[in-house]
Amino acid sequence: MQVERLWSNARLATLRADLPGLGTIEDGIVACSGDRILYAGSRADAPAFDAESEWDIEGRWITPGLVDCHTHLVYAGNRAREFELRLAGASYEEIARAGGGIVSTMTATRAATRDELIEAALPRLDTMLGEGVTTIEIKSGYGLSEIDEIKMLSAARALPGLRPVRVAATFLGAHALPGEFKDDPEAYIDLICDRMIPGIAAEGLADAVDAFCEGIGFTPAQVRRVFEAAKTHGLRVKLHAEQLSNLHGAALAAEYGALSADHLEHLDAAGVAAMAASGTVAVLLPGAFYFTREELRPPVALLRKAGVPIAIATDSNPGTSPLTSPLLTMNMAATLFRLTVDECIAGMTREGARALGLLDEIGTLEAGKRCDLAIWDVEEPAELVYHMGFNPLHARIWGGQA
Ligand code: DI6
Ligand code: FE
Repeated sequence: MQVERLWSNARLATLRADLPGLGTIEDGIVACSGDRILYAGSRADAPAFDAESEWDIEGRWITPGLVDCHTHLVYAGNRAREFELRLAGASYEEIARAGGGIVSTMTATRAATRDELIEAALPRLDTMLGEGVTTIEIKSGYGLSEIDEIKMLSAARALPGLRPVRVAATFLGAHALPGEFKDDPEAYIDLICDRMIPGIAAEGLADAVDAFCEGIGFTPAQVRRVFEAAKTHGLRVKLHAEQLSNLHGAALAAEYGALSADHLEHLDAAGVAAMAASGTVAVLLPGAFYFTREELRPPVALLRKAGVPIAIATDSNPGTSPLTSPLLTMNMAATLFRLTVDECIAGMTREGARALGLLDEIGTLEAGKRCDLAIWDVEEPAELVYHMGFNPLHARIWGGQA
């Protein structure tokens, strides 16, 4: 059988759902043509391949390319000064009153051009790619006006033209209430539903719609309006839910068949059951938990028991998770949330793909899927989760290309 490229002498963590654990295959090969996997499995079972190029990878491990399914990677400025103030004892509220918080990132993001946003995002993106990320979700939500939200989304959409990466873009207009609407939040929701979502959907600028359901964000009733508009315009939904309190956002998201509900530290049993019934993925974000020194852990045991799929992601953002390392995120998910090694690796590959509605295309090593691979210089997969600040990536393959 004629193939373009073949990786041999590999150990595969296929993440195939029909195999136990990581779907491990010792003495494996991966064959690809064009950007597709033709075969990923054991050498013994493989057909005879005639490959244009063959790479002996000397017993290294291959996983699917990493999928970071929740980031706010595009923004201007940073909040290091705010971090210092917090270290000195200032509360979020004091910082917000002094012009800090999401509003300070909004001000910087509004002042930046689309090109400046791209330039600011690229070093962060490059760090992620250097750790084997091949698909990343990026949210808007720091523009908070029609023109600035569109500017953020088009910056996110431009990144795959500059780097070998797939970007899933998410419209998060309902992230925070911009000052001009402080006396009339419903008017801001009107703007989101009546102008922003229709325009963004028509231009194909977003793949999904997200919102921040929280006391300092938007109420469930407001989120429902946003979800209705998304549904009308054919966009899938997801939700920042139960991060700081329990407003039953996860159940609301599940009611709308959400791809995911994210954060979930305050999730209760009813929310878990609703997510299980709708197949909504739980996206856990240990970076935000760590950086904000949150104490309540998401109900991992309940999620497991109910069979809710669990993904993990960086939540890379300037305020609560200035984190650009998917590997460290896996370590944090294990140490802080007590996820197993297998759950961490699945959470950053197969389950991340599921949370983006892309599981047919990426997230496992299987014939027919895109050939997005991460090749690791490790003796065993646990090393991907165990190290802190060490990067064992040997090579990253994007659509069959090194
Ligand atoms: N939850 C978060 O942790 C971030 N957004 C959200 O909805 C915070 C974003 C920021 O502080 O800039
Ligand atoms: Fe977030």
